Amino acid sequence: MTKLINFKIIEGEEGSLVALESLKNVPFDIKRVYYIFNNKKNIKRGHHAHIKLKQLAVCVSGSCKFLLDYGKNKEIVELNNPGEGLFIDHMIWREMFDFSSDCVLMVLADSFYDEKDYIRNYEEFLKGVK
Ligand code: T46
Repeated sequence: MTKLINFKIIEGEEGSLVALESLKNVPFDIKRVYYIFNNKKNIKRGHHAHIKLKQLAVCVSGSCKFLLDYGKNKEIVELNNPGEGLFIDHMIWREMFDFSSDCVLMVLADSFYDEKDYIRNYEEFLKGVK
């Protein structure tokens, strides 16, 4: 399951601010934050699913697209707004592409980095999702 979450944007005279808080507007306890930027032209990233990990992706600058593959069906979601986040549950194959040159994709995760949680083989993902 994936879900787009709209955040409250606090608009001030100086500019705008969004606050992300565990178990409030982020639907899990945040254990890790990483961000992806400086992507080369026309590259694709991702190509994996997670066994347990839940994440929330926010494009804090620029834009990019996610291909989300649920095993039976797929969809493409564009992120281009720092006021919204894409929640991605476990066992969803994802590919990220069409990064704008100014794209900074921030991801919040409910666990520390663990390569053993990755499924990087698509056939294995399809077996696991059934
Ligand atoms: C995901 C999508 C949205 C670390 O050392 N620590 C970390 O926390 C992460 C996320 C990665 N790494 C290392 C592992 C690789 O050697 O950084 C390198 C690049 O990682 P990866 O190829 O997995 O990056 P993406 O962009 O394909 O995927 C990342 C996340 O790994 C993944 O969980 O859902 O962003």
